[in-house]
Amino acid sequence: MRKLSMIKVDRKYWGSLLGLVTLMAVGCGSGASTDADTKTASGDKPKIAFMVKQPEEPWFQLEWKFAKEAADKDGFEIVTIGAPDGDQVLQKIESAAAGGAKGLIICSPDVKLGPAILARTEKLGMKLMSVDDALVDETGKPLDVHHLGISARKIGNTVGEALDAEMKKRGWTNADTALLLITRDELDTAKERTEGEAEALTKAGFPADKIYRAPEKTTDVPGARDAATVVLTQHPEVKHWLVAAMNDSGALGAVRATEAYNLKPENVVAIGINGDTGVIDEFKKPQPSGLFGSILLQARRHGYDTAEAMFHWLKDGKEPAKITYTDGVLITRENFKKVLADSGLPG
Ligand code: FCA
Repeated sequence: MRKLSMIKVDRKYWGSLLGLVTLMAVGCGSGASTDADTKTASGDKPKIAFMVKQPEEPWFQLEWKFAKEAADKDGFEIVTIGAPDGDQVLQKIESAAAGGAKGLIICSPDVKLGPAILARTEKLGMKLMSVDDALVDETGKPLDVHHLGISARKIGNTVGEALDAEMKKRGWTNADTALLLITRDELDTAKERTEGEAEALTKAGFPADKIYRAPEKTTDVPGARDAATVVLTQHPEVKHWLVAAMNDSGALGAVRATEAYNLKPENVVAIGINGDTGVIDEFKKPQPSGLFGSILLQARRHGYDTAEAMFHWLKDGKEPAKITYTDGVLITRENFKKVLADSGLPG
C-alpha cells in the first residue's frame, strides 16, 4: 500500500533518478512516509512535513535522506512532499495537517507565498520553519520565520575567488576570457550567490563588462542550458569561459551548453554550488568536462538539523535558532573523494 502510493506520488520523476531508488529504500524505513499516505501511516509518532520545491534535484533528496535519519533516530515521522508548483503548496499543507503533521519545514517553489503559508500553518496549528529559500512578503521583505539557509554571498565569493585562481593558473587573460553567469534574481539566495561570484571576480581584477548574465527561466539543468545558449550565441569571440550559477544544476546546464557549442572542456571552468550527485558523477567520468568544481554544502545540517530542531520544538517546546547560515568548501576532481570522506558522505 505504502509502496504503491509512493510510486504514484513520484512517478513523474522516475526516468532519470537513481537517487529516487535510494529515496524509496529509505522510505521503507520506519521514519518515512509521503503525503499520499499520511492518513494511514502508523502509530502516534509526531509527524513533520518536509516540503521541497524540486524533489527531483539531488540536493533535496539528500535533505530528505538526512531528515529521515533524524526521524529514525529520535522516533518521529517525516512526511516528504514535493511541491514544484506554487499552486500546490497550500493544498498540500492542508493535506499534511489532515494527515496529522504538526510541523512544516519548507523550501517553497514561490517564496512570495510566505504570508499565505504562515497564515495557513497558523490556522492549522502547525509550527513552521523554512529551509534554503527564506520566505518573503509581497514586497520581498523576509518574514519573521525560523530559517536555516546558506551564507549565500560568502559562498558566492568563494566561487568567484576559485574561478579567479583557476583562470590565473591556466594563464588566461582578461582579454580572452568572459564570465557566463547564470542568474535567478527573483530568488534572494540566488541573487546573493551570483552577485557574490561577480563581486569576488571583479575585486580580483576581472572586468565587469566581461560578465555576461544569463537569467534562467527554470532552475534546473535544461533551464540553465537554455539561458547559457543565448549568451554563447551572442559571444562567439570568447576563447575562455568562466561559468558560475546559483547551484550545480545551473553550472551543469551551462557546461552542457558549451559542449553543444563544441567548446573544448579545457576552455571552460565552471564551478557550481551544492556538491550534489550531479557534480560527483561528473567528477567520476574518466575525461574531465568543463565542470571544474562545486562548493560542497552541508546537506546534513539542512535536513537532519532542521528536522530534529522541529521535533524538539513540537515535543519539548524548545524553540529552534531563529536564523542559521551554513557554509561550504570547494570540491574539485582532485579533492572530492577526500573531502566527502572527511565529511562522512558517500563518495
Ligand atoms: C536553493 C537551491 C538548491 C540549494 C539550496 C541550498 O534552494 O535551489 O539547489 O542550493 O538553495
